[in-house]
Amino acid sequence: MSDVLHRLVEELSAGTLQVVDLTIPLGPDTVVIELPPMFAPSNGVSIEPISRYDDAGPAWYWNNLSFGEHTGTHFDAPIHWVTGAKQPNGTTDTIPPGRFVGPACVIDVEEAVAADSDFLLTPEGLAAWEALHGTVPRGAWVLLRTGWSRREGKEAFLNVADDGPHSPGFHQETSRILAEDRDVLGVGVETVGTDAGQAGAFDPPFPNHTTMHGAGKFGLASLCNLDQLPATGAVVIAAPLKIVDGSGSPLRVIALAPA
Ligand code: 23J
Ligand code: MN
Repeated sequence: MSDVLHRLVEELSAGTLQVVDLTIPLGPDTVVIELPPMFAPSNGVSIEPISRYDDAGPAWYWNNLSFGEHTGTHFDAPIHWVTGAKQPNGTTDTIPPGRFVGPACVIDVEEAVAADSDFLLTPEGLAAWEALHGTVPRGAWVLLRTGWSRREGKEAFLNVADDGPHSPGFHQETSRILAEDRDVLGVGVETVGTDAGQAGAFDPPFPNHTTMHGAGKFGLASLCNLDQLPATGAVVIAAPLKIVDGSGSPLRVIALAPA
């Protein structure tokens, strides 16, 4: 057995490493993104019992599920965005599985977001993090810790005003640096999508989706428990369902982290 896997098993068993669940529950109450009414909406979650130890199946319980690909804690594949439509291996069933695992860089902007729901991580903000924690390595998952997952209920989570939703995200140049210069796997956020709430009105619209997926990178949305991770030193595993030609999928995102 490889020494590193041997130690991984030992440290998980000893409790010096822990598995942190970065996933919110997937059920009828899961909050789904709401787009302007001219665009088609994504369905919420429905869970229909097939049988539950009853006449329909006396010894077994199981459900039929229905939901959009971009529901709850979910993965954005490159093909999700028009800029990524021609990326090789850009669908959930063709991404090489080695690209689901990477070191986590957790950027804590909770204080700034508490003061400004429209906070965007700028290149200067990224540089300040890198001055403290080192350059974001190639193949990293960059996770934006905003505290947003502590908002309970649809109203607080989507935070919609007369001029649309207000939630934090990335400045387009920050997305470009991460995708092109740092060559990350992708970014992860606590909000309903990887773009800021107001990003539909940015130029270009939804610049993080545009930039990340155009470069073949991924997104993770509706993460939680990022406050249980160190700034560096955790490993994130985010493997979407192998949906044929899929643009994304709900998934269980876990991190291996020092306890
Ligand atoms: C479709 C259109 C705009 C956005 C999104 C989906 C998402 O956030 C998503 O789940 O990928 S912003
Ligand atoms: Mn998505």
